[in-house]
Amino acid sequence: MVKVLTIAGSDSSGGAGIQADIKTIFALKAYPITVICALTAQSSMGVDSILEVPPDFVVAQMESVISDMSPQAAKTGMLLNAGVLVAVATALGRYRLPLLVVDPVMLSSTGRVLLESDGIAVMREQLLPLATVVTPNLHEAEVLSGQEVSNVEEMVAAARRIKEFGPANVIITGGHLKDGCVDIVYTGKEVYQLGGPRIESEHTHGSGCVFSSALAVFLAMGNSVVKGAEMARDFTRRAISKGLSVGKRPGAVQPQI
Ligand code: PXL
Repeated sequence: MVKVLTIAGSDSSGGAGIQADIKTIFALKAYPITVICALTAQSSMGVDSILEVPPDFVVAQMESVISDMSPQAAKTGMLLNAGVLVAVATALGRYRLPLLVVDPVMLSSTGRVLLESDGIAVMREQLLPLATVVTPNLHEAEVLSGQEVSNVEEMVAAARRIKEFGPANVIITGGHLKDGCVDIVYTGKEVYQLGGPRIESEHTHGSGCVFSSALAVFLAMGNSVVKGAEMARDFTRRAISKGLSVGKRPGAVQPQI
């Protein structure tokens, strides 16, 4: 069975973070392994508070599972700050898993900071060089590239800039574009555009987490980055179309086949 490690934060509301990753990996018939880097106390109303897991204990979790279980792929999500990020990047550099998807989570859907500003440079310099794929959304692509990213042309330019930090591939997800929703896949040689009509739903909490963990599964199952991106995109679109309200404010995507 394909085993996929998620290194991310817990979302107590169950819609994003580690919980979204577990549901996605399980729905795709792979085995989820989890390393928790931070806890959030949150609901559909927003993030109330955040607790850091001490970096040494993040590494302890990684050491426990990686050498014993040998996951074929890993993904990273919410890493909170430079201390956790350095610890995760150093351990990943030591273990060198075959496939690594970096979802450079920076903000919650309600705008709460999930990666403190001291983490951005470490993300660029220590984690991106290890990535098979990095999957920023428009805002994360702006922060990583230092350029404005609000249309497809600017997405392509930002993908080329982000590639210079060392990831093998860059996928910029365009769910927040004003017209349509185009994802850009840049392999270092070719640029692919995956387009399609927007799915009208307000229940989109967790969509980035679902996309990056589905991509990790599809890569671990032997698909190319472009094919894996298409499959993860289809899976995420289905999860958005099945999204539902689970609290007082807009709800979460439902990862399922
Ligand atoms: O969707 C990004 C995200 C990732 N990880 C955790 C989150 C969120 C958004 O709220 O809470 C733990």
